[in-house]
Amino acid sequence: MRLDVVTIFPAFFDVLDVSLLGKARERGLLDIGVHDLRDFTHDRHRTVDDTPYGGGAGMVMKPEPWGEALDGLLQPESILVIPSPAGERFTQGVAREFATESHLVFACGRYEGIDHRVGEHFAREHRVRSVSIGDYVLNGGEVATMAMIEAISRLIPGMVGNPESIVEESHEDGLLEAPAYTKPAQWRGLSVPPVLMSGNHGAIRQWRADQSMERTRSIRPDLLP
Ligand code: 6GU
Repeated sequence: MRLDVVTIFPAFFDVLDVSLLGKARERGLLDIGVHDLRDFTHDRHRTVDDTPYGGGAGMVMKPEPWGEALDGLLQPESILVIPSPAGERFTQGVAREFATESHLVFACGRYEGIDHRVGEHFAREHRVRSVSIGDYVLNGGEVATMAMIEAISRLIPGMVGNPESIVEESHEDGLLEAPAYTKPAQWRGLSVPPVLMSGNHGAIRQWRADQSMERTRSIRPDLLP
């Protein structure tokens, strides 16, 4: 999979070189390009934003640098992903869908947004998705993009050591995961639930399913039908 990111803060993405993502890149499963939006400006001050038509606080990103940057990156098969608090919710389902794609281009704008015509223009010839990672406001799309890249890339076959760890975890089955324990069996007066040390795999499966349901009921009832 190829990922391209356009941003005024390319250094945010230096962390992609470490950890799981760094390994995937080394192994050729993932190819990530990070591009500085200011390289597509032509004025002395490398201006990327301007005051909003109609007035109001904050600045809006000018369309021309985005046009030039995205003209050079988008292919017929690409999806243009525009992180925005006003977008559709990014869920595990969207991550799974994006993980099957060959090319995603992330356009990281500041939170006041990119001139709306940029998305409109590229939607004439490409798939464009405006996506929010949750109901809170970030200063820009960079941190949201990082979260999405991590969620998507770990679903690419060959990325995670044990594929079952993906199937079993929170949200893949729509419920929260059961709590996990490791050795020692006693720690600071707290013990591991005996069923997990019983060797009875049917009972363990049932206990985990019950815990999943109970956790979901108490912490995330909105996830239940
Ligand atoms: Cl994708 N961008 C910004 N700026 N804020 C957000 C967001 C995205 N998702 C949640 N809050």
